[in-house]
Amino acid sequence: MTYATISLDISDTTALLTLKRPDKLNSLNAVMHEELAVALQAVAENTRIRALLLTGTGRGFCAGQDLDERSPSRTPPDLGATLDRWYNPLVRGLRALPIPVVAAVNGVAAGAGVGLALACDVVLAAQSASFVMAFSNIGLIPDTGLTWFLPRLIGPARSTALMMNGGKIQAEDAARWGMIWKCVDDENLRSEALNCAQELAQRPTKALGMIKTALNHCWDQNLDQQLDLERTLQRTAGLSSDYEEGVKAFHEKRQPVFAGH
Ligand code: T3D
Repeated sequence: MTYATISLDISDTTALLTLKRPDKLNSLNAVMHEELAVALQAVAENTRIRALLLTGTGRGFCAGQDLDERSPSRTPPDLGATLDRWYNPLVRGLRALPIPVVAAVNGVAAGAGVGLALACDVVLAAQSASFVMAFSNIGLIPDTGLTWFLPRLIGPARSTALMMNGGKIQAEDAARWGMIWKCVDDENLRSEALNCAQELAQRPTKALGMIKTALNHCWDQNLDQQLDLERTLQRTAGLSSDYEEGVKAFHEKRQPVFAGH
């Protein structure tokens, strides 16, 4: 399939999804939303893909909603409907993908662009990148799961201030605060992120998918419930061929070769 605002390149077991509206800092317009939904579906249905890398072109990662598509004075908008139609399925789709999703934040991420990054499993950012909680600057509240992700990652004090003052945080501080995994030199971002995705693609995919499931639930459950979930998931992991291979490789003192199931 040919896309106008994104590209999806599949190489062996890793897929690279690139946002491609650099003149608008890869802000999300309706076409991009449509195309992202199709691309995520294609990734979900392709069982050969064992890791996904998401990045942007140009000097931005994603500047959130394309404000050229919004003119509230002309047409009173129902932004709840756009969250239902686009943003919420996007976040749910990323969280439900049973493979690791790596974000390479190549430049500024603003508004829903921050949520898009934080909905990924492992986030690397270029040193020059920044995260802008732009919503309140235009009279909105954070969406794309940010009122859920951000306090869990950096705590309520920092989240509240950032959300209310529409503040910007540089990649280095984001890493120091635990908002992202790491900040890397600009020139190394692409190769490091690609290595990261490719390495994850060689790991036991089924187990990685279940780690995601466990972490998706960990904030809402008490310890007893989480122990029960771990038992259920571990039962499944223990029946996987990757577990068999992992233990066999350990005994044979060699590196395991995981098939992903
Ligand atoms: O609406 C709904 O459906 C509800 C859901 C909402 C989700 C949201 O994401 S709401 C938040 C929307 N995003 C923003 O408010 C961010 C707006 N952008 C900015 O604040 C700044 O552009 C940045 C902080 C991201 C970057 O600043 P800077 O100085 O580095 O770049 P710039 O000069 O402002 O932007 C460069 C170009 O990108 C510029 O275009 P031009 O003048 O060169 O033709 C600018 O207009 C364009 N651009 C940046 N962000 C957006 C955008 N165009 C449309 N929509 C954008 N969001």
